[in-house]
Amino acid sequence: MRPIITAFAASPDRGRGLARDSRVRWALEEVGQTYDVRYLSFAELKEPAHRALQPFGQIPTYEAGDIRLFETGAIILHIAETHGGLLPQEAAGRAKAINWMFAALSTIEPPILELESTRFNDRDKPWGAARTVMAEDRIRTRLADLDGALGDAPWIAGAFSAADILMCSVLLRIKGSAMLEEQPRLAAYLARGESRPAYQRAFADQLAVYQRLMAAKG
Ligand code: GTB
Repeated sequence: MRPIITAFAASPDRGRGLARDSRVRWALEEVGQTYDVRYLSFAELKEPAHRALQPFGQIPTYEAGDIRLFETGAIILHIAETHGGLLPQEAAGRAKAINWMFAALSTIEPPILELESTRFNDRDKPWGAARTVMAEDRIRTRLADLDGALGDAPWIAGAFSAADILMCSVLLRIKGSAMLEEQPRLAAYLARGESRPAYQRAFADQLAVYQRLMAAKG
């Protein structure tokens, strides 16, 4: 069954692949699953029709038959469980990859979100600079530990897996920052993820939405 996902009609990231539908697109491209996209305005996100699918009024969502999901991690786990190639078959390897999927979302991404929130909300506050330094320190600590766990391996949990889709997608948020460049193995890991043809297709598809929007505006 061809799934339908949702995405921003006008993504605030201007096609940089940071909105979370990109993660889902990447997973679908990796497994060769074609899909449709329903594009939503900010107003439509908060309307009852969308909230029936996504209680928090956000993108992305995923619908395929009677499967209806609204958390990116759960969507990618579902894609990986229903298609080959994104999780190992054997139990220990599979559990390890799923563990790293959660680590990406629960351990690595939160301090990055905290930094983004501080930059956005607290920049002009008296505590803004100190909070920024604290958030950057937290990220540096997490990245050093992640670098230790990755070591010289190409991927975080054995063969390329759904864990790498999530981990690279999280690292994309700090791409080009000193924090990431200080960890050359992690920067190379992200570049490896970005160079995958499935990632390139997913990136191009979400960028095309922004380009069409700009062209329509003239
Ligand atoms: N827990 C949910 C999940 O992981 O699926 C969180 C989903 C989420 O944060 N969705 C965001 C959203 O719909 C878009 S992706 N926000 C609208 C709202 O809450 O009203 C997060 C995002 C947005 C924008 C950028 N950007 O501009 O760079 C990057 C990431």
